[in-house]
Amino acid sequence: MRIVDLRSDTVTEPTPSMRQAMAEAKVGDDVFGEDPTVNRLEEMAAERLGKEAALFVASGTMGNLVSQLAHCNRGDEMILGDHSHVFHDEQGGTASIAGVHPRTLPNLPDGKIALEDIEAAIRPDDVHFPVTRLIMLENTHNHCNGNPLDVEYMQAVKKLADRHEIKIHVDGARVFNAAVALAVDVSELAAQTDSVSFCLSKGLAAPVGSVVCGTKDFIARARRARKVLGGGMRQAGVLAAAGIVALTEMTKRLAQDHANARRLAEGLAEIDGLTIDPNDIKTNMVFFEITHKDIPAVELEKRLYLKGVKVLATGIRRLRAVTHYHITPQDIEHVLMVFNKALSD
Ligand code: TLP
Repeated sequence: MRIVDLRSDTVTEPTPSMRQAMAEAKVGDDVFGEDPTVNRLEEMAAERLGKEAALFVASGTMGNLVSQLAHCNRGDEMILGDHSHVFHDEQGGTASIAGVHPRTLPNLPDGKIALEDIEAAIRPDDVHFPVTRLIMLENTHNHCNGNPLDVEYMQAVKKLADRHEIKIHVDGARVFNAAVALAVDVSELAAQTDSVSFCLSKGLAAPVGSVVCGTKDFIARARRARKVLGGGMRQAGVLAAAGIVALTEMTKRLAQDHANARRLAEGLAEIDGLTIDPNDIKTNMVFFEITHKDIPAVELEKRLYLKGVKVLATGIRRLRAVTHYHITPQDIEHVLMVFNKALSD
């Protein structure tokens, strides 16, 4: 049976050139700072994002957590969206590990947080209150249709944050998708932040890893935090080698994933029993609702699975399909045919 896996771009497997680079990677002990391939990846990432320094970490979750630890003291408050990955999907590490108090504000449908909400949530200097230390944004915003946050919005948040001497971290797991969708250089988005983490192992298809970028001082603190979390890796150059290929070769092809996602959304919009506005789909995430009254999302997920199409039910009526490196335009047409069959069974 033909299998098309649209559950996530995390299912991507390393490309042939990644496997070759991994086999040939020069390595050393990275905890001693002696892995030349890790060092090279970190230099390249910092340069690409326009930051002073960078740190290779095991995952997006670790990247966000070391950033919180490096920016905040215990008991500090962090402002973040109520649909953010950090709040929803990272096991509450903000509270349990970083000791940071999460102040959630409503995410608008496009993944932004209203500027006036941020302004109103910033704590005045009062003995009763925690100190507002950090604003956490997400770009692209996974749960908000994978929407990219534009440079103008980022500039406005930065201005506000600077006025209050608060730092900004961006969970940029898919920040390269954002840059492609907005037709800007990724450094323009990063320029409006104090730190950004991005994932090598999602749309960029590397097997493992994320990179955190920021000032030298911030990265030195993040490096200490990574070590205490058990993330000090040794001959990690075999992994970083794939990351270098991800950064140099794979960012260029993301527009294809976005075009496939758009076509999928347009096709789904024509199917009775499904609701989606294709204009909401700007990157590689396709969220849609099942309105067919007798078929909840988990039932549709199961029916599709039995026909070889994997998607994720993310709510009672909500589902997600994500396009990536292994998905072709022909796969999308096949998937649409399977959806039609699954709904008419
Ligand atoms: N997202 C995964 C799942 O955890 C839901 C996915 O399939 O989308 N930030 C964002 C915006 C993410 O989407 C993810 C992963 C992470 C951080 C965490 O990355 P990892 O899985 O590497 O810890």
